[in-house]
Amino acid sequence: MSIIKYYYHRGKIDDLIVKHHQFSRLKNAFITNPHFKWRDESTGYLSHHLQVAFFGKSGYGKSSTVNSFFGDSILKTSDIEACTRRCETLDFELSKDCYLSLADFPGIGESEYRDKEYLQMYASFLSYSTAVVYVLRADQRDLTVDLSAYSTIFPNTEDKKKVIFALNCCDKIEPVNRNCSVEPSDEQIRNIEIKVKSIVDLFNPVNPIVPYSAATGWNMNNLANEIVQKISTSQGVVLK
Ligand SMILES: Nc1nc2c(ncn2[C@@H]2O[C@H](COP(=O)(O)OP(=O)(O)OP(=O)(O)O)[C@@H](O)[C@H]2O)c(=O)[nH]1
Ligand SMILES: [Mg+2]
Repeated sequence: MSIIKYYYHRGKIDDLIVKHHQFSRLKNAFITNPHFKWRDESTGYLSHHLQVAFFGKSGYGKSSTVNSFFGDSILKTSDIEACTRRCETLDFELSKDCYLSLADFPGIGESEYRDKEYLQMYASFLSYSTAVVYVLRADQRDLTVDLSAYSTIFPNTEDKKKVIFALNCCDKIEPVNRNCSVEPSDEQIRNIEIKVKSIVDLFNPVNPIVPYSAATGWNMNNLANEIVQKISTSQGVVLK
């Protein structure tokens, strides 16, 4: 089966390092894993991708997170309606024909019909991904869809090892700070810790959960660090 992703941007890894120095560890990376090979349908160009997939519910900020890493609103986002409809990537060259690929996906939870299609899409991209950032929201409580999706998409431990739970919208956790400060208040930090613990109890994740805010940029460096850490332990990836 051929799977298709749409290139939105192709640049250099330095474009990401400017904001998040953690990505510099990937510079000059060399990829030997055959699963990470991609062919451009229109040009025939063959390249290797360290793909980081962004999964999760619609409206939880997957596209906003990729935009925040990039430092510009390149991917479409929406306050109101489900937005992303296909796999769209931003690729950053690491070495000759090797790229870090931030792959944004459509969100689940919109309708049963769409979920079926999107969960299949997630599953088919999984083996081509070095890491999966599964986005949750700090200001939401209903995790039913996420629990069901987690067990469907990642049936075994090897798959679960790829997943980094990323708790977005920490700026919106109560008591909301009206001063528009980037740093959460002490009370918010306490509530974020409680929220993180509840997610650990429910999902029993392999990797640490990263709370952050794509809107303010708070703790995005930590998310970058976890992504790079995950990639560095991936089979068939040599960091120099
Ligand atoms: N306050 C706040 N709002 C955020 C944050 N991240 C995203 N948003 C908002 O949440 C809404 C949805 O964000 P998107 O990035 O479009 O969400 P998505 O997960 O890509 O949604 P789909 O493409 O439908 O799957 C937008 O209005 C964003 O501005 C955040 O950290 N804090
Ligand atoms: Mg989106």
